[in-house]
Amino acid sequence: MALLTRRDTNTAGRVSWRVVAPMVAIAAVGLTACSNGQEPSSVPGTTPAVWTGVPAPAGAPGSGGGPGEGASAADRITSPLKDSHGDAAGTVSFVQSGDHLVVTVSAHGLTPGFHGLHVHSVGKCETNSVAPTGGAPGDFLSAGGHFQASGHTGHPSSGDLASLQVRQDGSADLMTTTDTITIEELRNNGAGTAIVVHAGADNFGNIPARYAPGGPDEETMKTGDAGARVACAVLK
Ligand SMILES: [Cu+2]
Repeated sequence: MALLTRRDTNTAGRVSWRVVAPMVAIAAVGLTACSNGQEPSSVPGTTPAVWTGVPAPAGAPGSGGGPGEGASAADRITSPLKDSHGDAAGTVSFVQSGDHLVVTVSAHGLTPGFHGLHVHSVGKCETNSVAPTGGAPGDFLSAGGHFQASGHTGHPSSGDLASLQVRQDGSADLMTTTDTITIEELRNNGAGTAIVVHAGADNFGNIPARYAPGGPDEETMKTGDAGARVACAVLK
C-alpha cells in the first residue's frame, strides 16, 4: 500500500518517517476493490504505468488513449476501412509526429497471413471499379497506383508501408512509422489518397537474381506482387 511519507531529522540527528497523506491509503483501498486482478503497488514505476516526463509525442505509445490523441486535426487522419463487400473492416490512422508519420491499422474480417499495405494515389475506394488507366474492373482499382511524393520516382514507392499480418481469427493490428510521406502530402494530393490492403504478401521487389537475372519485371515493381485489393480507406 502506498503511503506518502516525509523524512524528518531531529536535532540529535535521528531520522524518523511520518505519514503526511493518509488519503493515499484510502485511494489504495479503492484500487484493491477492483476486480481486474491487478494489485496496486507502492513501488514507483509499476502498475499502473504513469507518464511522468514531458508530454508523449502524439500517436506514440504512452501518449494516452488511442493513436492520435492529443494531435491537432491538422496533424491527423483517421478513416474507416471497408472490405470488398463494402462492409466495415476496421480503421486506419496517420498522425504526424515531428519528422515522421505514425501509421496505425486495426482490421478484421481478413484472410490470415501477410498482406501488402500501401498508400495509393487516388482517394477513391470503390468496389468493382476501373483503374484510372482503364482496363478490366476489380475491387478498389479506383484507388490507382502506389502513391509517390512529389519528386520521388524510385522503389519502394513513397507510400509503401510495412505489411499487415492477419491473425487466425481474421483480425490484425499494426503500428508502424514512415518518413517518406507527410500528412500534408496525403491530404493535398490532387486526386486524393487511399490506403489499400492487398490479398497477398508484398515481396517489395526483392526477387533474387537467380530467378530474375534481368531484375524484377514491371508488374513486380508496380505492386510487389501483392495481388488483388481486399480492403481500402480514403485518407482525408
Ligand atoms: Cu498497393
